[in-house]
Amino acid sequence: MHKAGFVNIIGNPNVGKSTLMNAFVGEKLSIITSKAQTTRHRILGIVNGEDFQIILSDTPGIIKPAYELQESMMDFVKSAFDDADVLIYMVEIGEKALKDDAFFNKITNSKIPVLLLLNKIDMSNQEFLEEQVQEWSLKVPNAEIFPVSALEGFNVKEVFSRIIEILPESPPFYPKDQLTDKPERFFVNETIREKILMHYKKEIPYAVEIDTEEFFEEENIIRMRSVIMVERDTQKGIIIGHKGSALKRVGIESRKDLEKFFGKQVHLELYVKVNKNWRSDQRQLKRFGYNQK
Ligand SMILES: Nc1nc2c(ncn2[C@@H]2O[C@H](COP(=O)(O)OP(=O)(O)O)[C@@H](O)[C@H]2O)c(=O)[nH]1
Ligand SMILES: [Mg+2]
Repeated sequence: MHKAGFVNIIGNPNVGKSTLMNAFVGEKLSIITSKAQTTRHRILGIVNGEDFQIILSDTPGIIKPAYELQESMMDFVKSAFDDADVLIYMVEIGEKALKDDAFFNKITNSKIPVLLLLNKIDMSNQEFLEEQVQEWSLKVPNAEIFPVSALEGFNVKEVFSRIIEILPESPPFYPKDQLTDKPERFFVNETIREKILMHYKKEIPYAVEIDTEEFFEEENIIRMRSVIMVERDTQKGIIIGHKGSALKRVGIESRKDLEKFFGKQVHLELYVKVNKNWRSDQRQLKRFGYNQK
C-alpha cells in the first residue's frame, strides 16, 4: 500500500513554519530569519519514502495585506486550504491567536485533519507548556496538539509518523526523486533575499525582489547573474553601501550558501537596479511568480 498527500503549514508570521518544513525535508528549501514576511511564496517540500510521499507546503505568515504583493501572499495561504489532506496549524509558545478571524474560523471548522503544533517549547517550562496545551485544546477542539521544537527537532518525528498514519492511500503525485516544485533559480533568489533580510534594516528588505537572469551550469561551476531590485534610488545606495562593501558581503555569503545547496562551485554576479513600485504592479508581480489568479 502506498500513501501520499498534501500537508500544508499555516500560521502567524515567525512561528517557525519554514524551520519545520526544512526539518522535515532535511534541506534548506525555505529561508529563515527572525523577521516577519520572510516567506513570500508557497513552497513545496517533498519527502519520499518507499511507501509514502508527503508533499509539504510552506506558506507566508498570515497578515492583513497592505499592498498587492501581500495580497498575493495571502492568496497562497488561501490556496493551502484547498488541496490539503492534513493541515498543520503552527503556533508558538505564548502566542495568543491568529490575528485574522476568517483564517482562524477556517481552521476550527476544517473538515480536514488539523495538527496544531505548539512550537518553540525549548523556550518554555513544563508548567507553562501544560497551560498552553490546555488553552489551545479549548480554542481549536478539532485539532490534535503536538508540543514541538522545530529548531531542535523535538517531537518532529512523532508528527511525521502521525502524518503518515493520516495520509490517504494514493500513488505518488511527483517523481520519487523530486524534492520541490520550484526551479533552481528560485533558490538563488531566496538565498540572496535571506542575506538582505539579515543585513538591512526597516523597509529595505520589503522593497527588494531578486531576479536571477542567468543560471548556467558548466562541468565544475555554476555561473549565475542576479539583479537586486529596489523601489527607489536611495535604497539602491543603501544596498550597495560604502565602496560597495555591503553588496559585497551579500554576494560572498550568498555564494557560500549556494555552493552548499548545489554541491558545486558557484560564480555569482550581483547588481542593483531601481524598479519603481514593483510591489504594486500586477504585471511585474506575475513575472516574479506571485499572483496566481
Ligand atoms: N527557540 C526556537 N526558535 C525557533 C524554533 N523554530 C523556529 N525558530 C526561530 O523563529 C524564527 C522564525 O522562524 P521561521 O521558520 O522563519 O518562521 P516562519 O515565519 O513561521 O516561517 C527564526 O529566528 C527561527 O530560528 C524553535 O523550535 N525554537
Ligand atoms: Mg517562513
